[in-house]
Amino acid sequence: MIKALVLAALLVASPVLAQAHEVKAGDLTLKHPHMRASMGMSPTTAGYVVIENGGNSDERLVSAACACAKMVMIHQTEIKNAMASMKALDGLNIPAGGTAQLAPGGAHLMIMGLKAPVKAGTIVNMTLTFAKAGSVTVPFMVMDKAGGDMGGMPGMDHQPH
Ligand SMILES: [Cu+2]
Repeated sequence: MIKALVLAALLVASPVLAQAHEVKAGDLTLKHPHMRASMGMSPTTAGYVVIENGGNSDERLVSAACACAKMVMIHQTEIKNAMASMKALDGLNIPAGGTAQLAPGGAHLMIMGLKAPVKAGTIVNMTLTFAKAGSVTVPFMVMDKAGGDMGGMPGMDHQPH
């Protein structure tokens, strides 16, 4: 009985972490949506995803929401005078044929007012709303470390180069 439970836990936890996943929505491909596990009782965490626009017209991410939290904002991290700060964006453009990166150190989804801690190895659905594609439900993998397996390089954090 105990053995079966441990096996079940492994089956739930490892396949999701082992491979990057993607979601298609019209001309958009959302690659490796993931969020950082929340720290202790912290009510805030951040979500990241790479959005590719394979279409012929510009697209725009206009908002995001999660049943897991009171509010999700689109944020941009800025470094000014060696100080990191964040400002809210009213949207994020994804040019025709181009890519928008939400990644540590840059644009991200700020998830605020978490109703419960989000734990690594689980999946949390978020709704991303685009100007043209409309609302898309996207499963975000919760990971200990943001950027974990992006670009096929396990364990590397993707800081801006
Ligand atoms: Cu932020």
